[in-house]
Amino acid sequence: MTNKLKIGIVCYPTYGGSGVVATELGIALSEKGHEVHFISYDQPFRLDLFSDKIYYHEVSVPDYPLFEYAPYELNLTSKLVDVALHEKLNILHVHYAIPHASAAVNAKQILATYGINIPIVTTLHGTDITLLGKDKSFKPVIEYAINMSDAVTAVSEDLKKETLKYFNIKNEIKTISNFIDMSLYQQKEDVKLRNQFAKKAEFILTHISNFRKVKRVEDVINIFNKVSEEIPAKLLMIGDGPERLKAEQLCRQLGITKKVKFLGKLKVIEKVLSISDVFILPSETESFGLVALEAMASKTVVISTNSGGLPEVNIDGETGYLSDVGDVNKMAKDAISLLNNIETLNRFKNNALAHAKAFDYPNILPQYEAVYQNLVSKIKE
Ligand code: GMT
Repeated sequence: MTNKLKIGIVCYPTYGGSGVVATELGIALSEKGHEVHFISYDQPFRLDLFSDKIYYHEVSVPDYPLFEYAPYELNLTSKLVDVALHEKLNILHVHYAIPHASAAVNAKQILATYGINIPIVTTLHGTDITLLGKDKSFKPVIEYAINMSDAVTAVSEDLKKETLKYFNIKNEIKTISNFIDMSLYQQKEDVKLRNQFAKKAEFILTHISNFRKVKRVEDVINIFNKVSEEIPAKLLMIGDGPERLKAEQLCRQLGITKKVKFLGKLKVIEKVLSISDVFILPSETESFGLVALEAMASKTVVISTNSGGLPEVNIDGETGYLSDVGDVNKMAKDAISLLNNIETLNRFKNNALAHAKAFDYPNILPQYEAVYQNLVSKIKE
């Protein structure tokens, strides 16, 4: 595509998959010459670039004594109208349905009163559908916002299926898989770094998440506990969130605090993953599991549940193993069998890397560009 576009990207700025995908998509688009305007309530956590093609617009919600609940969606809507008008955006791409898609639909209607027609692309990421979407108090708004978007994408086939199952969707939903920038992943172990965390004979297991209930972090600890009874190993827990304390308490109860390190939030997860042998993701639900893909790009095998879109990422018996949610025994058994057989472990590590390469961003980015181009060309007709 040769047409350079001005693209508004709305996302959550926090430590979470949808924000990471949105930020990396924006950066990749800017590198292809598009002008990208990020709109969020805080600087997206992976947005640390200085470029004439990247702009960040902060949405602030003024304090007002009358507001028991601050109307963030209205401030976001006003900001979208303002940025679209003054930066002359060609397209708005919103990540996560709540409240971004409905704010964008509203902004589109306001912009129409100025004689401006701006197409909206909504990308569904997971919990906006699988958790919040199923909450009856949100359902009508989500359904409306999806149906009123000009294009809708989902990050996995499974999420598309779930969306069509739970909502009355009249729009087509296109699956565009999540992606990674393979050049960030070196697959080369930093021996000095590894030695800081584990002895030579010990394996390193890792978990990275926002420690919400859906991640089942206590399962991570229970799996590791069983593994470490049979195999010398250390566990690195990266991230933070509401379930962290429970996971720490469980480690104390099990007497494994010396083997488990809670490192908190980290920006450079590639470094941690490069020294990891096994990545554990026992989520209750996961529309895609971007972090599993990041682990695989670092040549790390994945022990995960089979929920949601995970089987599209982690191929059972090739790049790792899948288990039913909560089946801690099987997940531990699978990890032990891999760590007991170096030849198989290395084969799985190579498979993981090969599969991750299919999700490198040059393979995925053109799919988003085609969606934008199609919508923009319809407006020009
Ligand atoms: O996984 C999270 O807790 C964060 C959440 C988000 O929306 O930020 O992630 C969702 O979107 C990611 C990017 O598309 C997916 O890789 C995750 O699987 C999905 N999380 C869930 O479905 C639980």
